[in-house]
Amino acid sequence: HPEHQYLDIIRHLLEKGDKRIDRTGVGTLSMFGAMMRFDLSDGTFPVYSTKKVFWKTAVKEMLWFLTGQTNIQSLLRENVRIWTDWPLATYRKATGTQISQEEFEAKILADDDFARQWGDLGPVYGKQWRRWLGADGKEYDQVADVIETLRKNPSSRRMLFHAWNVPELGQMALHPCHMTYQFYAANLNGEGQPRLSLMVNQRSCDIGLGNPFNICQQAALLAMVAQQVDMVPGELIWVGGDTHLYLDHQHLAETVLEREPRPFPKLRLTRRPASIDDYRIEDFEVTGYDPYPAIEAPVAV
Ligand code: DHF
Ligand code: TMP
Repeated sequence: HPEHQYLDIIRHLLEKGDKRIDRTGVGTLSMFGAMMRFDLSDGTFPVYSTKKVFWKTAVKEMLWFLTGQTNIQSLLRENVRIWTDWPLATYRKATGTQISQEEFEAKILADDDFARQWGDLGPVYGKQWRRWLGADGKEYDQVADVIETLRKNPSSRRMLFHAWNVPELGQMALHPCHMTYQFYAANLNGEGQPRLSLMVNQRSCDIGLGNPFNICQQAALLAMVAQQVDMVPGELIWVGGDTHLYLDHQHLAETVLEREPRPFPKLRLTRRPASIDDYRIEDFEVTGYDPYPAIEAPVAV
């Protein structure tokens, strides 16, 4: 079962991970250089089964990246709360108040001025993907460019988008974790549709919380782009740099290792939206997802 790739990384971290203090102060067991490959050509949707993964939340986060937005207000409108901790920490520090997460989120939703001032994460993924500001003063839509190249010159070796915008790193709430998205089309002259693969390079990976989200949202992106360029999904190849287990996620690690993976679900896009900008969460039909129970774990801020 392909989920063993995930479990093998977790086992390796528990047994051989390098123990260190990290930026958050929580501490991790860490390794450098990890790879997983998922064959998606039969409609497989790689959502791990050994803990319940909230795949709709993960796909909504991907749709939010694609809108080019960087404010948590639009995420909260979709009831996605996974990015609140970072602006909340900034707000608490700046004002010295101990506002609760719920209260802060309610203010972001109700008050546009407050959201503009406190809800923005800076020029993170969406901004860099869709509106990278060049030294020439122009904005570059890297996602649209990749799609255009896939249509016009699919054997190109230059089909990628990147979020590591060096001069803007200092303004981001978090530096990009998943950095490069590179596409590759095969079977261009054969029978049937070309096969589109995606390789993601992630410099830093929280194996307990972030990775399960990242894998399924990247598979969702591949399905969308393939559909837009009349190809079928091939492989998702995920490469991790500093791949780590937070020290307060050991219960998560031990629990998933006790569970025998169940088959991955299937993904079907229920319609063909006019462009990459027109997907909605209702377009994702996932069948056959039968996970073990969710495992709660704190996110290191
Ligand atoms: N920081 C750290 N330390 N790890 C991360 O994975 C991470 N991810 C970020 C931003 N900063 C991060 C954005 N993505 C959760 C999942 C993904 C995510 C942030 C948070 C998370 O807390 N998942 C829980 C709850 C899911 C839910 O409430 O819907 C989970 O159990 O999967
Ligand atoms: P860092 O910037 O110090 O590397 O911290 C970022 C943390 O967030 C690190 O634990 C990796 C994790 N992360 C993911 O694993 N996936 C994600 O999509 C995001 C945004 C963060």
